[in-house]
Amino acid sequence: MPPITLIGAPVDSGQRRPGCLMGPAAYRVAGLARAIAAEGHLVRDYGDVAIAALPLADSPNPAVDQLPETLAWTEALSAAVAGVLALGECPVIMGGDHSLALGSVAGAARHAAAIGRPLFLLWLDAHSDFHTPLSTTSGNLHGTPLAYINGREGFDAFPPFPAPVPGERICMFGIRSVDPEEHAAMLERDIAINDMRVIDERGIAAPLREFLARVRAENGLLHVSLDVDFLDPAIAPAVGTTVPGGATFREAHLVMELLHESGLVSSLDLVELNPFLDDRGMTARLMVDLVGSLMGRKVFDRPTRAK
Ligand code: 4U7
Ligand code: MN
Ligand code: MN
Ligand code: MN
Repeated sequence: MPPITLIGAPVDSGQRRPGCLMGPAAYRVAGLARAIAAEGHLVRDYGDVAIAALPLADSPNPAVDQLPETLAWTEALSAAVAGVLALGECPVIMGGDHSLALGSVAGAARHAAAIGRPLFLLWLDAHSDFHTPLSTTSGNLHGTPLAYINGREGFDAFPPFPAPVPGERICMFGIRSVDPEEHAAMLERDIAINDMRVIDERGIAAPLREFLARVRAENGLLHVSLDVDFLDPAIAPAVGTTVPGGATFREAHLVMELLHESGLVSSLDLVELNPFLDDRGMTARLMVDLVGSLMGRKVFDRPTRAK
């Protein structure tokens, strides 16, 4: 793997329960850099990205909350992520709520377009995050990044998304909370939707292998966006939007192990950790352990295991 660059993204503007801004600090306390270095990777900490003056912005949907803050984060994170990728490094964005993916994936898409390779997206989440600023009823922009990435209309206040990612290049795992408007829009596209029922029936490895094979066949870059609520709240309580019936400890580790073996991951978001809601750091630690698996840690190494 290339050198790993940790980017702090203390974003809290995508939802209304404060605390995600403490995420980068919690990952540092929980030893994220050490866990990555332990697998033999070069790792550096870029520090936290900051926003300064907020743009003037307004939405036709009065429900939309903290649009200027989210716009500022989108611009700042897009630039930071594209810059790190251009150096040949793998950015790991320590969130911060999921609205940060409006910027992180824009940066990844900008880089992919610059080097002429297709960008694929793996979305590990209880939610589909497929609202637009016009369709959201909660007004929480952390429910919108995938729609922006996919090029849905309704993001007039935002910079146009560089090279939108078509549905065929998006794969979701863990889905178990989808609003009616998102559902209708998702059905119009060819997104691989591995909701919990698919995982229960097929397991998590087979559908993931299918997706990774497509990424490899097209020589794609792969951005992974890991929302804490992908995990079952019993093992990952530090999140504002818990939904029962999430991924287990073993399922989540298996995803990370398969991702490591694929060698395809080019950028990673860690989002929605709210340390204020954690139980003695257990969620932060679990997320760090999962990144350890993604970086190559194995319980038992079988060098010949099929890809
Ligand atoms: B997250 C929701 F209504 N769909 O729009 C909304 F259920 O980044 C939740 O995945 C969004 O945690 C969750 O507010 C966003 C809600
Ligand atoms: Mn999410
Ligand atoms: Mn979610
Ligand atoms: Mn959430």
